Amino acid sequence: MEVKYLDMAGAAFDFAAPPVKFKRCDTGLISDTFFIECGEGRPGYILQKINTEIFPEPHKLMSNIKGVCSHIAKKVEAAGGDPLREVRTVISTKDGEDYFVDPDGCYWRAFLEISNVKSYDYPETPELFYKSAVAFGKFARHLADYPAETLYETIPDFHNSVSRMEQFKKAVSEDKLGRAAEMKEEIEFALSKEPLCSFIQKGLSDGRFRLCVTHNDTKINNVLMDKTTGDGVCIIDLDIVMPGSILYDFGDAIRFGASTALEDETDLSKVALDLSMFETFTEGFVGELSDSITNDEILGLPMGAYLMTLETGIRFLGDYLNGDVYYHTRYPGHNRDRARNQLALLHDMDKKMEDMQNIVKKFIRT
Ligand code: GN1
Ligand code: MG
Repeated sequence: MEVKYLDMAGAAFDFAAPPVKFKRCDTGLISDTFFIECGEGRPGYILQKINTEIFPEPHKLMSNIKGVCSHIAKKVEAAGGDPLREVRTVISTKDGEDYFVDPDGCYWRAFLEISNVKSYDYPETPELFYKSAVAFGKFARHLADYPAETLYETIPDFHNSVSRMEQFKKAVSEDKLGRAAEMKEEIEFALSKEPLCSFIQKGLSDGRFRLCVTHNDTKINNVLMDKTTGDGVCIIDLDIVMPGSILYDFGDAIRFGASTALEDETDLSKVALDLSMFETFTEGFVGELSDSITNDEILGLPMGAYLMTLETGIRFLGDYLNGDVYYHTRYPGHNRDRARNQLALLHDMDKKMEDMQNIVKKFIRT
């Protein structure tokens, strides 16, 4: 699909030289992303058209990203690392702005590209998953002293499962396209989980869980890994960095990476929770967080995984019922298939909750 004003946006930013090549990246479900080359020996860049349907206030999003990235950059520097590599660098426009607004009013932003890295759409090996856990753990540790309450909520209540359930119920009752009948069984199953939805919100309000800076989209493809060493280098996709609970970041990584199948696999017999991958991730994440996670939070991690899976399931299903208005889809029924997949994973987690609890107990500090 042709993207309007791509060349104009490319020319607006303060790159080392004018762009000579644009390459589209198709993995994101939300934004339009392009890799930009500016010629031999020059750095590459990432150019993104911000989805303002989903992020109606781009300046808030950019302010969060800049605040968080400069905080991490200081930590990286103090540890003798390379901030141009280990954290996203925002590139300003030639006018010194954080974003460019095209004649249609669409917002664009740019980042420095990081070389010799690779991202994976799926954790092909336990080692890879472990390394992603360390990278997300490090991200949270670097931000553990960041004043989370100063960040904007770019999408309010993003991982508030109670409000996600409310939105889902609304989609079911409106049933705009008459798709609910076909999904009756899935809808009933999801609705039966409503009483569990308040688990994290309760912990946050009674102080058992800390309010901290969370990434909120911890799929493995949001970690750039060094092509040579395989280690996690940089965490990307910072649009929904917001105040939240560490259980969100653990949970979302598990629902994606510890599943035995991709999130849109249609053969549901292939979808299950891999307990050994669950343990691998827990070890990497909790180990790296060190004092930046409490025992109450460690004990809550299995519910984090459970609720992020339920939430993703009802978001996909709700979007299917609403007529596929939120997520990019590749074919009609893609959201339906994703929803069935996530709910199949939830079914399996129901059977494995005790195993997950026994695993996290191994990481409790005495
Ligand atoms: C969206 O666009 P992407 O893949 O980074 C979504 C996440 C979902 C994910 C499901 C802002 O992320 O919350 O978990 O799809 N991001 C937003 O794959 O809604
Ligand atoms: Mg994302």
